[in-house]
Amino acid sequence: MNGKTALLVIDMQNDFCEGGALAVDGATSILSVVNSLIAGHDHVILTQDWHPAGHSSFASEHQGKSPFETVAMPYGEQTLWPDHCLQGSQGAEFHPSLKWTKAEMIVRKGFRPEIDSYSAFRENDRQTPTGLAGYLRERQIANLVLCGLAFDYCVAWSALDARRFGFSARVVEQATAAIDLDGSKGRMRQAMEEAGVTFA
Ligand code: VGL
Ligand code: ZN
Repeated sequence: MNGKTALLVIDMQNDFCEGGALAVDGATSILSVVNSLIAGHDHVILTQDWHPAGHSSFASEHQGKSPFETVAMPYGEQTLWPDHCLQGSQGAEFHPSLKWTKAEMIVRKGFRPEIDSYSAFRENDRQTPTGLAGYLRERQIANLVLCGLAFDYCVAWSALDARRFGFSARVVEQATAAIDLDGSKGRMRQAMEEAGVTFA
């Protein structure tokens, strides 16, 4: 393979783990395999979901709406979530068992009040870049291995965008856990396969 390889660890934060505001089933149980992946990679990049209070993806901001319902945003349909990963909160911190200290880069996303951001590359309007693509290219990193949370949201959107921006992408499925809303797990797995994402 041409270029270097980096591990992209998506959103291993307290709010997505058991007991958190948007807990994903099985999240805590992937920590040991995520930590092994971190130990085994020369380059590690983390993402951190990082919302201001009153973020537009929070159901609490939309009268009459509950978490996991959808709403029409100017950029398209958006799923609504419980308030989670508030900037500076304990819920937004990396899980205490995550061995994250060797990470070379932390990409924060979801900080614009009016746009949600699942992908590590682009916000949900599919236009606003996070800067990650340029960072990877400048560092001659061409290959990504992905793990973390959630398989069918931030991991999948990041892997799809990785392909779109010309990077190879491999998702280590046993180092992920899914929200699985209305079949999103199967749907996103198929979309990733069709986009040339590989699985291990
Ligand atoms: C995520 C929903 C809302 C994720 C982040 O990390 O998959 N999902 N914010
Ligand atoms: Zn979020």
